[in-house]
Amino acid sequence: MSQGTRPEAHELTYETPGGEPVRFQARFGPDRPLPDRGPTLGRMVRLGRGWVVRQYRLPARSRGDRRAREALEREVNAAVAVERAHGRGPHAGLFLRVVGHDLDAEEPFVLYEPPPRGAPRLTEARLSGRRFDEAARQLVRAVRLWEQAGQVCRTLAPDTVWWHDDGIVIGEPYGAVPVGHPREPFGQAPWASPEQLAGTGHCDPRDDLWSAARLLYAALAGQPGPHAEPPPDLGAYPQLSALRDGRAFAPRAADRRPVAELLELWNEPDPGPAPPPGPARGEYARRVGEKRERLGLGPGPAPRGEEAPGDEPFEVVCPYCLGPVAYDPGALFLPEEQGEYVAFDPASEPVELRRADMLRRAFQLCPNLSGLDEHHLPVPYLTNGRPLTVVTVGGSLTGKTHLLTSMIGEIEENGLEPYGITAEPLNPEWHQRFVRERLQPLRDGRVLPRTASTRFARFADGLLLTSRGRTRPVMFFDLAGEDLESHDEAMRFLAGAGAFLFVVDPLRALRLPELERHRERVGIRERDLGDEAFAAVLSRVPRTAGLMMTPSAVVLNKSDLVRFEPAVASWLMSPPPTDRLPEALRGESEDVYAFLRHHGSRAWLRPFTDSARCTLHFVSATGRGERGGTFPHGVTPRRTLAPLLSLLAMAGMVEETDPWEVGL
Ligand SMILES: Nc1nc2c(ncn2[C@@H]2O[C@H](COP(=O)(O)OP(=O)(O)OP(=O)(O)O)[C@@H](O)[C@H]2O)c(=O)[nH]1
Ligand SMILES: [Mg+2]
Repeated sequence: MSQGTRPEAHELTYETPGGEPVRFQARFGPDRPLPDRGPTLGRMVRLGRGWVVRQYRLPARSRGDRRAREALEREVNAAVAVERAHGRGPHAGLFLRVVGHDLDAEEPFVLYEPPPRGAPRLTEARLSGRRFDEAARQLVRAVRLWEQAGQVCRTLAPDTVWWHDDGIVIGEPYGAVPVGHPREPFGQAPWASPEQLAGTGHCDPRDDLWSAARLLYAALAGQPGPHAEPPPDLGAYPQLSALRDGRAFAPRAADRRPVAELLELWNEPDPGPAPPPGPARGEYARRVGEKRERLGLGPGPAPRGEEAPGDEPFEVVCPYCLGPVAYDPGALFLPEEQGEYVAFDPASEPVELRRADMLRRAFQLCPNLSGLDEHHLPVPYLTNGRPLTVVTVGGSLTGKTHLLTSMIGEIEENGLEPYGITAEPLNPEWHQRFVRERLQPLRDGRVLPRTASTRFARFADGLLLTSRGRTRPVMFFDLAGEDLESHDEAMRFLAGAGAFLFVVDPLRALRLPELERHRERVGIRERDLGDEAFAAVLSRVPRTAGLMMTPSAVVLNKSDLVRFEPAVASWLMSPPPTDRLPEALRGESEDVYAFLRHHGSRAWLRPFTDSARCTLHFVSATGRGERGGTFPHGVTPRRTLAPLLSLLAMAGMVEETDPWEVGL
């Protein structure tokens, strides 16, 4: 662009931090690369008649860069969470204001107000005693506010903190991650803590405390000090005594005192809003306590059963008609191209390798004593360990099909391997069809069609999962919401299901006003009465001591629609737990329970209240909403494996995890 020409105006639409869609005429300045921010580009934007903001965007050429995309998503989560909590009120000036964002645009972006014009960096502002004290308190307060939003900022450094109008201003949180996220090497010494630089352990709010302390030291000493130890001349700066007493300069986060305690040392009131709904938190623990009592379990770890579930002797039942069925080499068939079955006698194939392959593809006719339509079962279902059938439950359009597809997609990418579980298809042709008809289209960014109503419920896909040296067939059923709600004979198989995944749709379950415009778009209404499919399924399953014994998980799907709620953001953007599974699942269950209780009616929690063992999860099958029948940037599923992992753990299939301790 030559000097003096006015850039052309384009239309720019984005969402405000409050969730309002807005549209502006926008004129863009030239792109500026940002050395610390990977492929992200920055530029000035003039909105409407002259509101100048800064835009940070991912250019189209880095569309496939998943890390950059996640970083931008985390940044928007953090900036919006803080803006929502503190955009007004006593802490309003502390953070650079986020103006809006569009993560689904061709080139996803976030907009901020520019940093205050002419404001010096904090490290160069040469503040007097009183002003320095105020700056120090504000910086630590900011760290505490991040912590309360469930975030670690990670980027407090000389060029991200300014002094302006008697206060500090902190720049955009482009490195923010949820508290507890595994650390990755990030930032520069001495501003980033030694653990953050090395990428060891888990992100801690005290990582920011180190950065704040080092910035304040540099502001006084006029030089950055040593990289990884406390500066030797701290004693010369009485202004830093509270930070020193709070051990903010300690190289390890665990040795620094918690941020709240440091504020206390300073006689500073804790700045944040009240923590999220307390009573609902206690309520989760009370409910679990009641269940344990009804089941005759003590408050401590439950007494182990004689054997892990799945190890005890069992009789295979047909997942369709629930009648007993045993492997019978005299009743086998091979499927033909046209879907017909031709009789197959394994003895007729002399080559062993070929025979094994044919048996993998073969089916057995079910003796079918109850007069259901004739049906066949894959031979591997009958020749491996105890089968487990998993059924997704929920009304129409809750996202069951997308969820199941994303889940199997994660397994395809070896997502279960960290838990000692390997997977192969139960029936190669079925699995191929599932990949071709569901997984690949979803990967390509297409919205999957609604599930057709059926007279006979069939598996969507099946896997052979091997863990602890044992292989078990796991089958997934995916039915149309309307079928699940019916009391038809075809749904009889539900009584024999091995595990349920109850899918809650925020559009129906949550009262949050920010969901209104999505509800209008999709034509879904909020419901206080819970899900009819939940009720129908719960009424079919046998109970013990009034509780349904089938392992179950409740997922709040489409959590991307509520991702700016702090409780949701911190879970959704974290990888699934890899160690101490029961504790991690309990922590998340407690948060989801509190969230659903606070924003929805009790009816949505019925699967939890009615089942003996049940965990709760925030998930997003697609990571974002569709636009006109497609996902323009593909999908980024979030935490879809966690609920499955919980169900597998309850079924005794996760190493080093006591199945009796999951979900209770
Ligand atoms: N924002 C968002 N939308 C989702 C998500 N998962 C599914 N959807 C949308 O929800 C709609 C319904 O998804 P499906 O998976 O077909 O729902 P279903 O529960 O299988 O519906 P039936 O087959 O009719 O019972 C689709 O338009 C998806 O785009 C998600 O995680 N986030
Ligand atoms: Mg479906």
